[in-house]
Amino acid sequence: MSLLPILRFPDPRLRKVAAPVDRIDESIRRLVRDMAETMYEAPGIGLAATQVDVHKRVIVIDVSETRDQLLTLINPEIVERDGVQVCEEGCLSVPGIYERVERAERVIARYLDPDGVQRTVDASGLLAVCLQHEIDHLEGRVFVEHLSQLKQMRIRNKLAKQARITA
Ligand code: GNR
Ligand code: NI
Repeated sequence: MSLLPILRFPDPRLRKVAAPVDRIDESIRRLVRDMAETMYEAPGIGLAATQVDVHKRVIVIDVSETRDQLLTLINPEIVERDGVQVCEEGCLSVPGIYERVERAERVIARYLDPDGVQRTVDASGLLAVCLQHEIDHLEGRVFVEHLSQLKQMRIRNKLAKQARITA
């Protein structure tokens, strides 16, 4: 297993649209294992392949307190959405920034599990937020793009300043 480097906003590679997985082979299974290890180590509650510069439709999620409920979703698609919720979101690609984002309260998603079995998940609350956040990444969208232009500019400035301090 290996830890994968995570792209940082505003890296233009975060804007790429991920391609569907056509065959779940050993390379996809290795990607899933490495993404899970990277998510748990970060630590985060989700990770999209886009964030590790692999532009395929693969996400891992674990919103459990116990960190032992890994969900792997390949080619996920939201087929139903309902209601509205606002959650304070963060992102491993936008470190140190937390902002309130409006999302659907409940979503039903269809996906393939790592064995290629078609499944559905009926999610609300944090899991629904996380699913929408991760599927956004696969579409090349980062959560800050849901915010006002002014907030986006402030976030860019703050991250640029942080990068200068770290460099
Ligand atoms: O770890 C994460 N926490 C989080 C909190 C609120 C809403 C969404 C998230 S996802 C984020 C990990 C991440 O960046 N996934 O893409
Ligand atoms: Ni994210």
